[in-house]
Amino acid sequence: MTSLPFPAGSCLPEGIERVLVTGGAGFIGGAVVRRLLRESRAQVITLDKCGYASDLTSIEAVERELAEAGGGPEGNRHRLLRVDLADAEAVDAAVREADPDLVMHLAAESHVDRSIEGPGAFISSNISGTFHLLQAVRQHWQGLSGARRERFRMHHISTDEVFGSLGPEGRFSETTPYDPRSPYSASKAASDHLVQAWHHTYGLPVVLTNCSNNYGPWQFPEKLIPVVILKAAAGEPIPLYGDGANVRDWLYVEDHVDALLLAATRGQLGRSYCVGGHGERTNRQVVEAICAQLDALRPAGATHSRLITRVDDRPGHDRRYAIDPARITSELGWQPRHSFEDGLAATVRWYLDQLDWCERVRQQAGYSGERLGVAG
Ligand code: NAD
Ligand code: TDX
Repeated sequence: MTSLPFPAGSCLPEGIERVLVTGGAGFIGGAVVRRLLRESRAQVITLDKCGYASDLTSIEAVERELAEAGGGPEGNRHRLLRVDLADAEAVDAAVREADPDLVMHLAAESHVDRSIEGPGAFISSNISGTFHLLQAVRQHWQGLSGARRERFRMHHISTDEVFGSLGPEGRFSETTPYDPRSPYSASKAASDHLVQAWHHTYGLPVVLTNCSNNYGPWQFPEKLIPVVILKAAAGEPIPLYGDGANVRDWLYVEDHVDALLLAATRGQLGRSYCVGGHGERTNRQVVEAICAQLDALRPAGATHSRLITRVDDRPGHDRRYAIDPARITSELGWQPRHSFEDGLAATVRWYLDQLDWCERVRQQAGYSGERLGVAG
């Protein structure tokens, strides 16, 4: 696929006409689907169980935008297959129906705090689900012939959390040994190993990426950045776990999508790529930056940082994540386009404009912003 030409303005090379995106109703998968609809001519098929963190508002808006621009409703290139990866038969049928040239596998239970409260869903979706998908995709790939078989590939999207926790120095790279420490990261590590095993054993053409913390519009409001924006905007206590000195390496979601499309279409088979934004910040720095934004956008008489409240630490809380993205930069030419300051400012403005959406998705999910992940 690396040598296939890219038509002008397209994020996909020639011949990639059908893309199956698992987890396309989620935060990062939704950004991938929107990009594929806007910047390619491919049919895009989302496979998603449509769980608590799913929402199709952003994709439907792009569908309308494209229809108004001349495609018409019949020109809609997006389809949703509502399927749970835990159901092997349904997954097999969905992959046959999608008949993909490229699979981008993002579906997963993704919130560390929920994995502490209920690890079973993480084993089922992230480990068994990936196994079911690999089996179905292998069968599909083996049934292809000629150029379609040559260019087919599956891209597995994973996390830097599989590498464990760093001390004050050093960064994760593709050669860092796996050392997952939460039920979430352990389930993602297992899925990475399964994907590599299907490559080495069956020759399945795969590429993997391991990315750091994403933030941006349309993220379900249970993760740090949207939680803090919503709590601060509502004048409620902002929960900071432990001493607030844990470090994460933040990446704007659209920069992650750039990296994913490069890796999916030009990455070397069997290879993994670490993706990170040179955006290391302590949690306290992130929370204070959000409070400063709110002070400017919604002055409340007193600084929003007065709301910051230390709460019990997350059990097994990883201290520091940081990524060395040298491989994806040198091999594929990837660079983040957004600084943390610019990405965060855009994200804060977006959430303040979308308080109704936040309220709706939280209600649908039966979640009202309460603390998650305190082990019983
Ligand atoms: P998300 O929780 O917003 O979305 C995940 C989507 O997967 C949801 O729509 C959910 O319904 C779907 N899903 C979960 N289990 C499923 C199942 N059994 N069958 C079908 N669909 C299922 O997550 P996200 O933040 O968009 O993360 C997407 C992927 O990227 C995940 O694999 C995650 O591990 C990885 N990742 C996330 C981050 C981050 O900071 N958010 C960073 C690195 C990697
Ligand atoms: O209310 C909070 N207060 C707080 O201090 C929340 C929700 C989090 N935190 C801390 C915990 C972490 O140190 O902030 C940091 C970030 O927490 P999350 O947003 O839950 O992200 P994290 O646990 O780092 O995992 C994220 O990045 C890697 C994603 O959820 C994963 O899907 C991804 O793989």
